Amino acid sequence: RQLNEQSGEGAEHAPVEGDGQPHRPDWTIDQGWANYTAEEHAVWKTLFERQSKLLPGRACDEFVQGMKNLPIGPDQIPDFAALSEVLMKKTGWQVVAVPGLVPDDVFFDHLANRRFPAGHFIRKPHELDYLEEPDVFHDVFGHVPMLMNPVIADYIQAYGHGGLRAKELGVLDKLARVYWYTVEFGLVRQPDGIRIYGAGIASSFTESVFALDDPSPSRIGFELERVMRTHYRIDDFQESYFVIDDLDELLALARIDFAPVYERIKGLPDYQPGTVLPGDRVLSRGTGRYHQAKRAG
Ligand code: HBI
Ligand code: FE
Repeated sequence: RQLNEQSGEGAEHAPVEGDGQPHRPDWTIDQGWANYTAEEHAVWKTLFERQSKLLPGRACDEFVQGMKNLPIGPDQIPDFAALSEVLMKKTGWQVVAVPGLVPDDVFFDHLANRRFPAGHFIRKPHELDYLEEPDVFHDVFGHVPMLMNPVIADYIQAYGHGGLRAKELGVLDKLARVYWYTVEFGLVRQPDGIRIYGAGIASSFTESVFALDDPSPSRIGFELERVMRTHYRIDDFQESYFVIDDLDELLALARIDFAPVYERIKGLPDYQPGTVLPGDRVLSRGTGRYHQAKRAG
């Protein structure tokens, strides 16, 4: 199955929001920590241990630092209340439990108020490497360490405000691409090389190697309008990763009024995920082999 977000959006196979579970009007639920089974904690442990071995030298320093200062360890699925206590002191964020995907406006409203909605469930042992909905491993292991960083903390809150605004303006697809290529699949330059800060990469065993080491994808300097016009893949590794020079670049991004940018790119064509443009600042040009091989079946 080869999809980009255009064909994926509203597709028949899109996961049902919230899985039909009862929830509060803001879609939150109790985490129900005491209800996790030994098997569920064991899945967490498997994921935690293999990812912890992989990330030193791959995840950016801020990720490693955030992880170190949080009550996140191998032996059990973290307790959101304990995470929130530490986060709240550091950057004013909280982690709230949700049944799964929540509607866009609900998601943005939580972010705008510094509440990070985290899936309370964990993937099954047979889906360690692929699942459609954000579970507790992706949300907590991938996102929460970065929320300990003041720049990311402000940036994600700004995305919540920006999301509500973009929805009104009918340009949510454009903003979602910025989120995708930064918060989820972003890379950052450090003095010792390119590192991961995106949660979708940091929480993925296979993509944390592919994104940095594989010759197939392109790694391109982040440029706002370029990214807004670029489709992304929801069901496979990215064909292009966008690289920021410093996390502070996101701070500037959080302050930009996107409305004039939406105006400038209105009516301009979109780019396919693997396209490299003449104006791109290419850090490494991908061979495209991984996705070519898949397309050839
Ligand atoms: N809900 N729980 C959850 N997590 C997400 O990352 C999420 C969501 N709902 C909507 C959504 N993301 C995206 O479609 C927006 O970022 C555009
Ligand atoms: Fe995510």
